[in-house]
Amino acid sequence: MNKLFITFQALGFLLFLSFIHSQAAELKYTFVVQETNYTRLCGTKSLLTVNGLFPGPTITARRGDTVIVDVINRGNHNITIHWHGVKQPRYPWSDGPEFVTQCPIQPGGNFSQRVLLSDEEGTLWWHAHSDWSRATVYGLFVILPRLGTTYPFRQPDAEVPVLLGEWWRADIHTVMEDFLERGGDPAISDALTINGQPGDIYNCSASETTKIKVDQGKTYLLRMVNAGMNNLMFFGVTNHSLTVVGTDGAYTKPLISDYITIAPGQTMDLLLAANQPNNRYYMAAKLFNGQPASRFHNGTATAIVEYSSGNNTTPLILPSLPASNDSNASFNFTSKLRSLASAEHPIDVPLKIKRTLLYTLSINAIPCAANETCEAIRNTSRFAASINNITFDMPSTSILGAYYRGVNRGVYGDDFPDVPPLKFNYTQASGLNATLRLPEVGTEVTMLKHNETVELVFQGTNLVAGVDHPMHLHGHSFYVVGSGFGNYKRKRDSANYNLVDPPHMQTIAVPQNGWTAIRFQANNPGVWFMHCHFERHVSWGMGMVFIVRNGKASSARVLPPPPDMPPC
Ligand SMILES: *[C@@H]1O[C@H](CO)[C@@H](O)[C@H](O)[C@H]1NC(C)=O
Ligand SMILES: *[C@@H]1O[C@H](CO)[C@@H](O)[C@H](O)[C@H]1NC(C)=O
Ligand SMILES: *[C@@H]1O[C@H](CO)[C@@H](O)[C@H](O)[C@H]1NC(C)=O
Ligand SMILES: *[C@@H]1O[C@H](CO)[C@@H](O)[C@H](O)[C@H]1NC(C)=O
Ligand SMILES: *[C@@H]1O[C@H](CO)[C@@H](O)[C@H](O)[C@H]1NC(C)=O
Ligand SMILES: *[C@@H]1O[C@H](CO)[C@@H](O)[C@H](O)[C@H]1NC(C)=O
Ligand SMILES: *[C@@H]1O[C@H](CO)[C@@H](O)[C@H](O)[C@H]1NC(C)=O
Ligand SMILES: *[C@@H]1O[C@H](CO)[C@@H](O)[C@H](O)[C@H]1NC(C)=O
Ligand SMILES: *[C@@H]1O[C@H](CO)[C@@H](O)[C@H](O)[C@H]1NC(C)=O
Ligand SMILES: *[C@@H]1O[C@H](CO)[C@@H](O)[C@H](O)[C@H]1NC(C)=O
Ligand SMILES: *[C@@H]1O[C@H](CO)[C@@H](O)[C@H](O)[C@H]1NC(C)=O
Ligand SMILES: *[C@@H]1O[C@H](CO)[C@@H](O)[C@H](O)[C@H]1NC(C)=O
Ligand SMILES: [Cu+2]
Repeated sequence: MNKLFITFQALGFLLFLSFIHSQAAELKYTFVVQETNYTRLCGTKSLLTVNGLFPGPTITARRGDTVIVDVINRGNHNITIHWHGVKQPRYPWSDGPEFVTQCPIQPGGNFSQRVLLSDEEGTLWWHAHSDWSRATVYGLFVILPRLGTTYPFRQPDAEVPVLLGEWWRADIHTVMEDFLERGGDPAISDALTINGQPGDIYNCSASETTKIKVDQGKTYLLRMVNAGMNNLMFFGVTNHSLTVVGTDGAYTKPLISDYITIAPGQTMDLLLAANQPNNRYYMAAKLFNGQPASRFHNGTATAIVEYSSGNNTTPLILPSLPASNDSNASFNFTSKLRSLASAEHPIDVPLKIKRTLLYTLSINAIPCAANETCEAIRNTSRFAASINNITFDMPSTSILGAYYRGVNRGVYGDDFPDVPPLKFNYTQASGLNATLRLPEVGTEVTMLKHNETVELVFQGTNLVAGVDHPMHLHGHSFYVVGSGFGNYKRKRDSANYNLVDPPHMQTIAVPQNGWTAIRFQANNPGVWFMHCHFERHVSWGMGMVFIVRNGKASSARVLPPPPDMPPC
């Protein structure tokens, strides 16, 4: 009976696939995760890569395609791969976050992942979603318009990947383990990178600096990702302005700016018009962080835009970017993003909200045991982080697997609170009672009904320290309807929401000591991680899980798992 049922579901799955993909292609990629000899990055000797490439291979598909990626782990670490921004309708099995939707692929193992595209169009990316491996295991995921359709802007003359990253000379697993053991901040990274290279301001890689050749009069589509680990970045090109036309796999109204702010996890489609005198110009990325720059890597990664007939004699000068701690500049840029919201690319902002959530985002401190030494708060504590005062305790088996089999006991609870357990002046500048800093530790999920409309307000707090939090939701895009500094006040702030053309995103930086309101429809049944995209914060526990229940119709239920789910 059970077997028959599964076969029936599998048949449904095949019919479903052939239906939605009658117009679409099925593409195949093989990803071999391996330790690679790599000498092109400041003398680095070994890097964990996919197919020996750094950054990893680009996936190119069209809207609505299915991409099958055979992931083979020939490295020495557990690995999972996440397709960042791909919604995976009804199919969380391939989503990738370790111990949320799968157990990791162990060394020697493999997993064939079905990546189901639906309404995504533009630039996304893929990356490791286990420990800190994503420092080097990441690449671009390009989603072209369907055959017979075009971009909602003039066809660019060429497309250029621009992947921003952050690199440590030491082995990244050692960096992570050392960070977890000390309980303080992670070691400061040694460089920021553009397409895997720090650029010529860092002496060690001057000759490998990324060069981008352009012809005067042409227009280039930069497909940009912030793959950095722990910081937002400012980015610009000397003497050139940039036109934002998309973010997170959705089109935006054209936004012209001299600089952009991009959060880790976020992607951006940018038009660069080569309209300056024939010469060469820096493109540059540096961190944005409202906290003191001495705590983070404060160098500048560069690449060189070279005009084809330039004489290239003039000295390169850096673009003028906002100061590294300029929160207003970051907020100002981000709050100007607008959905395209055209007839061809309509939007669908939930107007009637069924479920209203308020989640605080806090840095916490847990007092040190007598027999350990830890670095946080004058060597008294270990840092932690929480959402609604719960520090996410990663289980040692897949939450999705436990949910699907109906055996959640001992794996997770469903008591994640809809509102903060304690009301206080979240963004008070100083003098917050230190007893508030202690979080609870648990593995709690929020259950959402199928198709429920959700408004979620993220409220940053100033516990321990206020900082931006780039929040990322799996399985859904959301509309960013409002944002501001200070404490959210529903009456005052909901009146100013943009419900007309808010940007459709999957990662949004909640401003330091501020708030961001998002709306989405929980139309994708499954188990979906939501977390801060700073590695140090997610390691400290700034994550939680939404479980979107099945709908009644068979077409509104989670599809069955593939036969090769990695075992625990
Ligand atoms: C890397 O290079 C070293 C020395 O050249 C060699 O011994 C080693 O086998 C190489 N490793 C891989 C994974 O190719
Ligand atoms: C993938 O794993 C299966 C099961 O362990 C094994 O039979 C198969 O040979 C592996 N394939 C590759 C390409 O490593
Ligand atoms: C690069 O080398 C030059 C000359 O050797 C030196 O003056 C400069 O400080 C170095 N820059 C960095 C970032 O190490
Ligand atoms: C930049 O970082 C270096 C090394 O971490 C630090 O010594 C320096 O003070 C920082 N610069 C600023 C402006 O904070
Ligand atoms: C190269 O460019 C510089 C600055 O634009 C200009 O002064 C110089 O004459 C140019 N040289 C040649 C050979 O075109
Ligand atoms: C924000 O942008 C506007 C232009 O759109 C500008 O006039 C204003 O000065 C900017 N504010 C800050 C704080 O950067
Ligand atoms: C500290 O003591 C606790 C028991 O009080 C023990 O479980 C733990 O392993 C000890 N940690 C270290 C680092 O010795
Ligand atoms: C909350 O803290 C902010 C920042 O310190 C302060 O300006 C505000 O007056 C406080 N609000 C209340 C109600 O105490
Ligand atoms: C901090 O909170 C604790 C527990 O609620 C309370 O006992 C203590 O008096 C408070 N301290 C201050 C300075 O308000
Ligand atoms: C979080 O929970 C802990 C343990 O119950 C409590 O001591 C602390 O005050 C709470 N903090 C906040 C901000 O809710
Ligand atoms: C979910 O809502 C959408 C409209 O937002 C509707 O088209 C769809 O039929 C609903 N699905 C179910 C299963 O109710
Ligand atoms: C690797 O994955 C296995 C299976 O889930 C798990 O038991 C093991 O603890 C993991 N190893 C590490 C270092 O996380
Ligand atoms: Cu964070």
